[in-house]
Amino acid sequence: MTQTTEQLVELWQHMVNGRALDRAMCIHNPLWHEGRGEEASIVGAFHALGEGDVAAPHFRGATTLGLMRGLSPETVAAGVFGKEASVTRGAWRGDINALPSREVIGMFSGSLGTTVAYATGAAMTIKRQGKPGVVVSSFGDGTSNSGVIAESWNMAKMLSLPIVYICQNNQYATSLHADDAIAGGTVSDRARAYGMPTEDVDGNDVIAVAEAVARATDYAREHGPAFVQLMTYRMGGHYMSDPEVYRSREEVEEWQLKDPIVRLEKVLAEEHGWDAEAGAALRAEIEAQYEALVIAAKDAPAPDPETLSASPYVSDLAAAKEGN
Ligand SMILES: Cc1ncc(C[n+]2csc(CCOP(=O)(O)OP(=O)(O)O)c2C)c(N)n1
Repeated sequence: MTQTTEQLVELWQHMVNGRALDRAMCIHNPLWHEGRGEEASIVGAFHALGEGDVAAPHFRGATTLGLMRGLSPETVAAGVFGKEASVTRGAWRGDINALPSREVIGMFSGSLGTTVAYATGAAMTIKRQGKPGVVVSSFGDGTSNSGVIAESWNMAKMLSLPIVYICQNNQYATSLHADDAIAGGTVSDRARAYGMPTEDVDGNDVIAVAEAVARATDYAREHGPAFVQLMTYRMGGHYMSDPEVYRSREEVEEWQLKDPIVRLEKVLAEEHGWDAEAGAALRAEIEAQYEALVIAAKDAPAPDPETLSASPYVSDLAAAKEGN
């Protein structure tokens, strides 16, 4: 599958937007879990989805998906800080995604792996309703050890559900390296044991990721679950206050040289007449704009307690009941 210049610039734009929001959060939110270095995995994973398809992202980088699905950065930032201007008007912790009506399953719980079960349920619904959609469900290497993944994969395979499971393998679960935590070979070996076709992909190459996930979604729509492992790295700590004593500076620096945004810029410059100077200026402009809006979201007043007690999903629920 050959990507046009326009499509590659779109991928670049999504990665740059995602990083700009991340960067501003890192400066203004000491609890932020950044996705720097993993943009190609995040953007590539969800780029192949169309109308009627459902995205259930890993928590790291979920804000990038919100932006990709058309939320304004102001709305996403308000969600992170729990403010009135967010999708749930400040009511939902971790409100960093679009509403279900935009076909995104957000982080309903801080318990890792639960989103994968919701995603599997969404795939079952799609199948039972005879709709053409597919679900893409991503999670980290650490999360791959949670029991709900095994249950979800088993059910998805037995029922031939239209779902692609993606392991966004950044090699660490907080401070624990994947080599010290994952038994039975790689996460792909485990997926193969469930009878899923699998692909291991360089997760810092957004073009390779987008193409592999497109192949997997094509398969899943017709035949049932597929699995893709994206090998990547988080350039920052687990979260902003991580002392990072579990890895060497050299290791981090080595991966900084594999920056997925710079990598795509190289392809654009060498093969698509990309104006590097204009690109750098645009990146700086977006970073400044995003930092200003993150500060504004942080400084906005807390929501009215009256608003907080009203369920933001009441209207969605009523609409869902009518439609189904
Ligand atoms: C069920 C469960 N166990 C443990 C935790 C604590 N915890 C939060 S983030 C994290 C690491 C997750 O690693 P991974 O899935 O690889 O995602 P990453 O943070 O590397 O993106 C852990 C263990 C949790 N939130 N939920």
